[in-house]
Amino acid sequence: MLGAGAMGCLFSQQLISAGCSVTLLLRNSPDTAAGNIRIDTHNSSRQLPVKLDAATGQEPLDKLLICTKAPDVHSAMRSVLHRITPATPVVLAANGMGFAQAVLELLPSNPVYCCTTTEGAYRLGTRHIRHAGRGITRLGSLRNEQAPGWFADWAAPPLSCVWESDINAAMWHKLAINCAINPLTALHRCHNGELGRDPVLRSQVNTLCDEIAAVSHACGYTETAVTVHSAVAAVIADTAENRSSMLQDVEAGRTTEIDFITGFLVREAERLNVNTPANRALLEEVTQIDH
Ligand code: KPL
Repeated sequence: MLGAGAMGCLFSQQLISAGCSVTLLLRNSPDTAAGNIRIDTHNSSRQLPVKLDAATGQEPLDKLLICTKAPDVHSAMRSVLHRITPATPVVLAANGMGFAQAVLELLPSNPVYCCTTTEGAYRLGTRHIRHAGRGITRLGSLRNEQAPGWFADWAAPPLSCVWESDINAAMWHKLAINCAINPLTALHRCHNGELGRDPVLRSQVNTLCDEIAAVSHACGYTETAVTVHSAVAAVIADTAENRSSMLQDVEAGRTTEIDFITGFLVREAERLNVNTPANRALLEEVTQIDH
């Protein structure tokens, strides 16, 4: 597992609880071979031991799960390239779209998968996270393969992951929701719920959704085109107290995922001659405050 952020720690804990052997690969050499992952929920706190190894280590990897931010996927992949064979399965679990192509080119014959999740988790410290809300994780092949044998570990509790035959459509649906919520919350430094309460922001969300629906339709993602307005309203209501991942990145001075969220949507729109002025304006504004 590469990436010990909120999702990396959550997936590690869930896989370990399902009986899998997990090693966290650290890009700064670890000084010990083991550590703990601490997971807090609203009423509990749990520590689980986890194996640690330097990404630069030599032992071949059985499988690789990359849970970094989208801008870091490519460099993360390159950092462990020497440890994988042409048959090693690789799972990419970043937000947004547009990061997988470079990995597919680097690994022309490996089984490569993407996963998208609505689990809510945020980082409290080094390998210490808060699991704020249960969600659904969907996993599917980028090379049109069937579910592999090891997927049984992912489908079992506590992960309860669902196999997705069209993972691009599932990722696009999540991207559509992120396009409508994340940039506005990052710019206005507000909780997700504010987008439903403030009339000006609510109308901006509606305009963004109109454009997202048009691009979804042009891309052939008809279900997202039809449901994006109601899906976004439901996520805003369900996650009203959340600070979006993009707002957290801005506040922490990290590079945001804007280029892999709104940037990807706007590039698809350009390719298909769909106008997206509201999304384009947000892309420019967030890019200006990005690090
Ligand atoms: O995925 C999210 C994010 O913050 O990245 C949402 C769904 C907007 C929840 O905060």
